[in-house]
Amino acid sequence: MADLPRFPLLDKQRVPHLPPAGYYVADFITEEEEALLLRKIDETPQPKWKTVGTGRRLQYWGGTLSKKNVLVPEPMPDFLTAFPEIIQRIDAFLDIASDVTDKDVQEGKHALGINQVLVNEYKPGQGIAPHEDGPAFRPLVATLSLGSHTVLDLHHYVSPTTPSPPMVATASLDPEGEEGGGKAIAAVPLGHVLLLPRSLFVLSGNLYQSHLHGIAERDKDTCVAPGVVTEAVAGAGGEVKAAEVDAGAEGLSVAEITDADADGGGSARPVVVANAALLARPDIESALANAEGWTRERGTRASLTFRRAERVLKGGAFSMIGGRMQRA
Ligand SMILES: O=C(O)CCC(=O)C(=O)O
Repeated sequence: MADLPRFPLLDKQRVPHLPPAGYYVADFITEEEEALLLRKIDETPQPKWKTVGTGRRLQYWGGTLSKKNVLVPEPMPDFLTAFPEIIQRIDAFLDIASDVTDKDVQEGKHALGINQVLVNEYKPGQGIAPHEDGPAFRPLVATLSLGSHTVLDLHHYVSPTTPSPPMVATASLDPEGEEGGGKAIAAVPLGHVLLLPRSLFVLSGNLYQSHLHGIAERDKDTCVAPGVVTEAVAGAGGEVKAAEVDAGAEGLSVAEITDADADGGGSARPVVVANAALLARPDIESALANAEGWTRERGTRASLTFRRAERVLKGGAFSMIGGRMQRA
């Protein structure tokens, strides 16, 4: 499939105020499925875990990339393929929502075609540095959130010679989000997405290829909807006019759609969450519409990131059939 799929059936889930395209799907799984996945992740034997950064733990399923960015495949565990059959469900969901043809799907050409799943576990106060997942993967990833909310920050690159950008930081280009890649990024994120438990966030196209994503190391978040002016936002970032914020992504400047919180850390200064209208939680949506916003301590959160490595090592003990690992 040369072109990236589009998702006409997900138009209503497309997150506004962001470059194309992020999609937020509330309640993708049930509470029972969430509990089961969390238990299985927790029960995973110690050797499968890797600890990075400030103690964040992660697991790779489906294999890891070689130095040449080729996936060295390994079997997926039952809890991702059988009960719940979450990999098949996400692939089928993206196939149905996209413009890939039935013929493509019958030939095993899925919109995504998941062959790797990355599990991240964040304790309160832990995050992941801004990073790109990189060109080894199809520029379409889906992340399922479990256990707690978090706020995903989207960042953009700036030229180091840009006159007085808000601040610059070093981008990470490493999939584990820990090693510096040396490119300058704007320290104030381009936008934020509130990820509630059981939601699926799909990151695609330009938002995947030309931007970075990360999670600030906070133990508490305060969020407001676009257009809500709070003292903290207006005070530190300058006057934010609701009418301008509501104008839509393309017409907005960075200062207009983001928070004033360039310092990260444990503060709970409000961030403007671009997906405020997509949460399917009237209680949270109404709190977001107030100047005080919606404040929540972070709990332990696990995320499952489903992606497709484009190049897979062939001819090993296992072969890829229909995007899934099966014994050869
Ligand atoms: O936990 C998340 O939502 C993001 C994970 C992530 O960025 C990654 O694994 O590359």
